[in-house]
Amino acid sequence: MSFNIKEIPTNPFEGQKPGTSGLRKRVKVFQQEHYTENFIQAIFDSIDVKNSTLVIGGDGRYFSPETVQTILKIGSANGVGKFIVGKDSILSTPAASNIIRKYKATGGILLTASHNPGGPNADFGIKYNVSNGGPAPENVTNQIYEKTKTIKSYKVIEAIPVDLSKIGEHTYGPSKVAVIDSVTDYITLLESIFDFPLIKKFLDEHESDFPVLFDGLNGVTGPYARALFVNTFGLPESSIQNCVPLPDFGGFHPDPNLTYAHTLVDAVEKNNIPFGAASDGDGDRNMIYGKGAFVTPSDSVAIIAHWADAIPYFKKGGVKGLARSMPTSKAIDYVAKKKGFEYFEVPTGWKFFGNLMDAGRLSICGEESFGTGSDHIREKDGLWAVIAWLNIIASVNKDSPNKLIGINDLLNEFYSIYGRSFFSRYDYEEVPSEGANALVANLNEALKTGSLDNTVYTATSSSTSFTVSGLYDFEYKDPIDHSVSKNQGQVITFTDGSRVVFRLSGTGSHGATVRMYVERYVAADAGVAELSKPAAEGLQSLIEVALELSKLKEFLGREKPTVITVMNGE
Ligand code: VG1
Ligand code: CO
Repeated sequence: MSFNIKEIPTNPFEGQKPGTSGLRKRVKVFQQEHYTENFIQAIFDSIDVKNSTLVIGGDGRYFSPETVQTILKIGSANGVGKFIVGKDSILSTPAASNIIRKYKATGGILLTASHNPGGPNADFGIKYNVSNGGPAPENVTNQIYEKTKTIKSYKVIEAIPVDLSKIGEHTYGPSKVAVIDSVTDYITLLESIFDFPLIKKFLDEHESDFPVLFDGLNGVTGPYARALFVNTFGLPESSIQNCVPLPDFGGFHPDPNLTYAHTLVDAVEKNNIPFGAASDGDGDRNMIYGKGAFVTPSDSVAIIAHWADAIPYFKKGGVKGLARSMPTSKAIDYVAKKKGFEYFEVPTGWKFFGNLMDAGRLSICGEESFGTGSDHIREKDGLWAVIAWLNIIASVNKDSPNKLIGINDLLNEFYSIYGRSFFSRYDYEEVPSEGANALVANLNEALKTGSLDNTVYTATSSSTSFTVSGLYDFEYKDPIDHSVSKNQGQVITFTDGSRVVFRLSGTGSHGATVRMYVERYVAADAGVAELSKPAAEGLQSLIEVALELSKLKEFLGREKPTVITVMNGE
């Protein structure tokens, strides 16, 4: 059979450079004639596409169905042998990572801008994942970017669009398209990792004193959460909310933090729910939040690592190593040191964990940005983290028949063993690029001249002083492939072990976003009163000092951050 392949002339677009996690722009930008096509052709120009198997998934946001058809047309014309597509173009990011690995695909294209809002006036995104199921490493994304700069044409096949609502195998020009159920394989995966019967038994027995609430924020996790909480664990409908994926997320900003996940926070507070959780648009982030109990992501991954033995996957396979992204608090480092695990500090972005996992040196890792996961796949995994917490709580309570142990009990016990890393992040979104660059340049100057070294800063509100012990620009050499990633954030350390980090975001769809991360460690012997302070109190002085020494307000012309992660409501 012959198929009609057309070559369409085009011109390069500027700025098709994948960021921390794929190319993210306004929908309107992707809708320009040839824009999406160019980027997709550039992906196929950068991989070995002949007879490949390609997974297509995403969070179902606005412009996804059209883009799946575009990928099919261009992919088939470029020689893709088989496409595996989630029904209705839906596969959460962790589910897609699993599908790539399970069906030994060449790679996958994920249509998502993650936690960024969706809809005709909001964001869209395209991300390429490689055969290990993880985001493409920098050498691949750089190559894709280079191709976008010189592209002259793209190829399409003329074929009838595939009905993505019908599960089954379709013939599509010279290729095959398998439309698969989006949920089943993922639930099977989690079932092989966790002790489902134990969790179910615990939730059954504590129906009245340990109700659970999961909020999908109208993102992609809805159907997965329903399959788990309602169908598997037998919880009532009221245990899930906002669990139907909507193309515009119902107008929500699908980011699970205390500011944006207010539907969860409100319901937890109002109904005294001891265990609540939420996920982001594409299902890879998570927030654990119960009545009067908030777990920072940095603590969350450390606590999961501490309790790893309660999870069958780690009990059987062991813990090979731990890791965190650089700005994430050092809580997990203390667990690694105590338990004798190898541990790593990598740049921001999940792609940096993949090589360590593939080499068998990393089992559990996380980022302060509500990302937690393990080597069961190569993406962070929102529901995995939520079920990990439930598994741990169920297991701990098995040995405590008379007192229900909840989130705060686990936090306090953890602090009493390892000490506590007070942590917060301030985001200054959509600031002028000149101001953001000037802030960075000023710190670089201080780095060169040593002008900040040993300087003492005193917070006006408390008279607490901090002495600068060092300033460096974080650079990472991958221990496996030895590739070097430079300029990954500026770190200022203080003599008491506190730390402030400045970084420019790589996921915004336009303008610059500056992130300021602050961390202050209080040792375990400081006593309960000190360790259980609200984070806002524990960090107040350091934040004042960080703003002063960076001259942030001057450079950015902003009095207040757009989002304070962690501290609101605490
Ligand atoms: C942010 C987070 C980072 C995370 C990335 C992708 O990146 O800080 O930790 O890996 O988003 O997460 P940046 O460059 O804006 O700081 V997701 O859920 O948007 O895929
Ligand atoms: Co995400």
